[in-house]
Amino acid sequence: MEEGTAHVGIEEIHQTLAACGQAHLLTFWDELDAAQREALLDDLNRVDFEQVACLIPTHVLAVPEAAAQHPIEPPDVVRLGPGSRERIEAAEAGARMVAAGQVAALVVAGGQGTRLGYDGPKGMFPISPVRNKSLFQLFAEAIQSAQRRYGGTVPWYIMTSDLNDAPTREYFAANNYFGLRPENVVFFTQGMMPALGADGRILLDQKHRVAMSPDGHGGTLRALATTGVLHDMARRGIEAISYFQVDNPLVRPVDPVFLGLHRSTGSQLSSITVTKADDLEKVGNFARVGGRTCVIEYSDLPEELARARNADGSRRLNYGSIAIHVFARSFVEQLTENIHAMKLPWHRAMKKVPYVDLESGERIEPVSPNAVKLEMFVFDALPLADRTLILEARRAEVFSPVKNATGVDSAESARRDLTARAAAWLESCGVKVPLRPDGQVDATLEISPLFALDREELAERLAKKPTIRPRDALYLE
Ligand code: UD2
Repeated sequence: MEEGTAHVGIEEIHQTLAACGQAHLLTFWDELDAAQREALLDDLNRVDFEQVACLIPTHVLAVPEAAAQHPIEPPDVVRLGPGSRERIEAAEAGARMVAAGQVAALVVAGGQGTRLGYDGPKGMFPISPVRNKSLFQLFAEAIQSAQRRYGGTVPWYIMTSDLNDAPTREYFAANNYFGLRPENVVFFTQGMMPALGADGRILLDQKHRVAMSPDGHGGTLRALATTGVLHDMARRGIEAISYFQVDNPLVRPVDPVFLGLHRSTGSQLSSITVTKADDLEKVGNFARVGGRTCVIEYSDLPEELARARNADGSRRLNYGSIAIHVFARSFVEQLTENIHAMKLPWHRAMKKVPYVDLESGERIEPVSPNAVKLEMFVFDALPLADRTLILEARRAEVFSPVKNATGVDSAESARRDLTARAAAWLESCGVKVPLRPDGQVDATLEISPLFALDREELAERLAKKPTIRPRDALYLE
């Protein structure tokens, strides 16, 4: 969806820049050709200089103060036992929501994916263990499969950024939207924020380009409103938005239990949690602060709190945020009603950002962090909700992110976890799975989302039990 932006000309921009101490951005104007001037004007038109000016004293020249000092308490978490009446009822309620066309899926895929070192939109990264399907294909198939299983249409909203919008759209078009109807796959682009030097001056990436990066996944909320996606959702009768990140191949994009419980508890913003793998795991921490639910990012949690124990020795803050949420559409509307008054805080990070030296005109590749990047986080909407829900899930069923090239949270660990989950589902159907002496599955297993979305569906569909020999590759579709 496209935003209608009015283009402001050079004279007006010049005045704005001068008024907010950013006139250096036009240092090279006289050297630029027509196309370059156009590109620079385009960049400048995207920057909300008023907002940036407000943030410089608090977030660039200073480090923002920690919020009001309330004690950090463990959150309330709901668990639904396997086969429990509550779980069955929630699943039925969620299935009815999908059948009634009230559910949309939303993936945030605007990030840079620098750690993975993959040159392209992260969603195109090949991940499934046997067929090498991409992250996007796995999500598309899961959505198609949910539509088939529950009835109803689940429109899929894909948030990109200027960094990857065009290749993402081309990829879907070239692959026939992986079987989804093109009108139900809706791309929208998040906002960008300029990078600032430590002195509060916005950096030039080239003489005719401003150094910009996406405004964080918190930008989703703003983009939903400004690009018209929220209207599109309302027009389609969507009530619940199932939100997930592009890097998690185990996610269930349409989870009826989670959706049903969100509905039946009247929650405005619901979250899935898994217990933390270790004290310092790189996930957000669910907590209650001042009577509100919130997520404290791992990098913001003091180490002594991350390591704190209860009297029985268990971890005090044990609930990790894996970035799976359901938003009530009405809540997003409420948050974004007055977009300038939206209360999500900005987070600052020092990063290495290449820039053009204003004296010499040379482009410098810094060796150490030289710039402040500002981002919003979507989970900061939690304390703004009056009614929240945190539902516990089993890590092995729902979470194995692809963040790094190797090691922890890598493609290798995600493929291993996809195989392990398939093995657990097959074993629950009475299939014998070969194991290595260290307990790892000694085969490569892939269950297409088009074949089964969970172990119950697998049990229904598996007419004949497959025989799996050591080191076999098995694909079920
Ligand atoms: C995120 C969460 C962390 C935990 C973890 C689970 C934050 C700050 N931390 O860590 O608490 O839940 O994920 O895997 O979110 N994205 C955009 N636009 C942006 C920035 C990011 O779409 O401007 C998307 C990105 O494409 C990806 C997701 O957000 O799908 C996560 O971004 P990340 O890799 O920066 O987050 P990470 O790994 O620090």
